[in-house]
Amino acid sequence: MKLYTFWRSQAAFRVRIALNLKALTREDVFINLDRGDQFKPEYKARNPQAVVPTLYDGDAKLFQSVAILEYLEEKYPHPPILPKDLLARAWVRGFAFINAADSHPLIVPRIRNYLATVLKVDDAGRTAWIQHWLGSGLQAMEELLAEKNPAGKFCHGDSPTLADICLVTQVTPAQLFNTSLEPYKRVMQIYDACMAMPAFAEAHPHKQPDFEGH
Ligand SMILES: N[C@@H](CCC(=O)N[C@@H](CS)C(=O)NCC(=O)O)C(=O)O
Repeated sequence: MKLYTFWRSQAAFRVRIALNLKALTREDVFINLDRGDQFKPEYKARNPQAVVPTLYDGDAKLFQSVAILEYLEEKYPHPPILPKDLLARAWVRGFAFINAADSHPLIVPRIRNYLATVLKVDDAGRTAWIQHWLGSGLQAMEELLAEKNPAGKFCHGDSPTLADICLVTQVTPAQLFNTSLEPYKRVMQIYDACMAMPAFAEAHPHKQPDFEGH
């Protein structure tokens, strides 16, 4: 497989974790979002949205991280990242979308750039925006875990699912943008359990060959 990726991308991080969990090997192609590689014609021809990740499984092109994870789950079902039980599957997907569909889309570079260049929001305003949306997603995750699973190792069951993958990609941008994680004790317990697993740890942004510091 070939993954078009960037070290800091939370969406690419989700895909790296899932590939690692399923022991699928990949070749990385680095698209530097800070230098605008996503807008180069050769990449836009692959991904008209000009975003990472894009994954190739042989000649088949896949895009949108959650769609990629669902594809991997269907094609490579072991180990599973979705529960068997119908209601549990809906809960796991709902939990994951707090990150992938609600918080994360509000803080991606093109939104931050629009805030800065079109709406003229200054650095402090942009940081407040990011911290607000990450914090409200973390708060919802914390409350859902308190209600459904106050003590388990992972969000659901004994092994990581899509929910844990998206919990992790809610926490890492919060760390990057200095959002306090103190109020989210249950979220952080699960984050630490995930990060103790090589599949998560090796996928972390700081472990990527294109990591440049921040
Ligand atoms: N919903 C998409 C989001 C993809 C996305 O926005 N990726 C970001 C990095 S995490 C990106 O490439 N942004 C480029 C930009 O905003 O210019 C997914 O989950 O794959």
